[in-house]
Amino acid sequence: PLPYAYNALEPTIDEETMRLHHDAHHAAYVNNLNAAVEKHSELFSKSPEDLIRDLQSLPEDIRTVVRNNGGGHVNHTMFWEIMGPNGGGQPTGALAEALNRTFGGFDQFKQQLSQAAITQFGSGWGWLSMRLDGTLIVENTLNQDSPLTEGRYPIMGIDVWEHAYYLKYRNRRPEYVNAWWNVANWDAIAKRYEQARKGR
Ligand code: MN3
Repeated sequence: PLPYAYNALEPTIDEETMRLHHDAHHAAYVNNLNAAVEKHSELFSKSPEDLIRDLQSLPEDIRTVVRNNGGGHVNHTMFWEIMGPNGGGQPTGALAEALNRTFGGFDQFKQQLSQAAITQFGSGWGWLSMRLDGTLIVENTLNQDSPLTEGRYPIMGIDVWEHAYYLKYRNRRPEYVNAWWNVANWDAIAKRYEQARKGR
């Protein structure tokens, strides 16, 4: 279940988009991932994150399905978590300091991540990720590819598939991305940053 009501992110993200996005798109990724893994009981003990961290170790017949649908599940689980009805504003504490250090300030960081999301050609995501050495990077990925597969940890990501915004924003992706910051849940994002630092 979503951690809040379907209409909780209005007016930034409309209720109908949330229902379709969570109940149809995310659910399909979960069902497809389960169906793929069902044939390989040796994978039952692995978490979805483990599966997409090491795609090369997967049986070849399900590798692409897990890449797309395992990525889809992990990416969306994060996406619901890092948004919230009382979102917006700016991070504080260690995350804010790291953003200042890396990008020169919150506004510069916001600008870079927005650009990465807006300019992703076709379907994909814009990310703030942590490298293995603990430093931060803004990047984007195609389709449901995850920074986890590249050995990085996704601190936050903006979904720029058309299903994330087309009902309300139509083809105006920049408008959606600029509005998205109003629902950013900085407590949840800071928690992911702390977990990533501890698990480095
Ligand atoms: Mn999506």
